[in-house]
Amino acid sequence: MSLNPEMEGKQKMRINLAVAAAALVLMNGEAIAKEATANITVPKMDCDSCAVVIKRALTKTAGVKSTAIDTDKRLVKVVYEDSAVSEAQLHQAIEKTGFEVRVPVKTK
Ligand SMILES: [Cu+2]
Repeated sequence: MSLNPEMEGKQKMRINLAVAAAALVLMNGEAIAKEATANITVPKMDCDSCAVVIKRALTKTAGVKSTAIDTDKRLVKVVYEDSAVSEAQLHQAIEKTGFEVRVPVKTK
């Protein structure tokens, strides 16, 4: 069985188009890398020195863009790159400093 050269050419072109489309999707994914915000409650974070320790740990974590801490509300607000780090990893980074994280119960 021999392939019709014209058919073969068309097939190659179709494959090239598919590759180009896939590359475009990848590039788009890069361009719209999502930024997410996590509001993490740290019940025992009660003063500025606690806040400093936690902020430092988060700042060192890859994918974290910024952190804002409210010690009165025991709340850590983290803006992070969705594709680089997960919220669970942010919790882990905080817990490594010795502070427990209260995971919010998801409500419908
Ligand atoms: Cu403290």
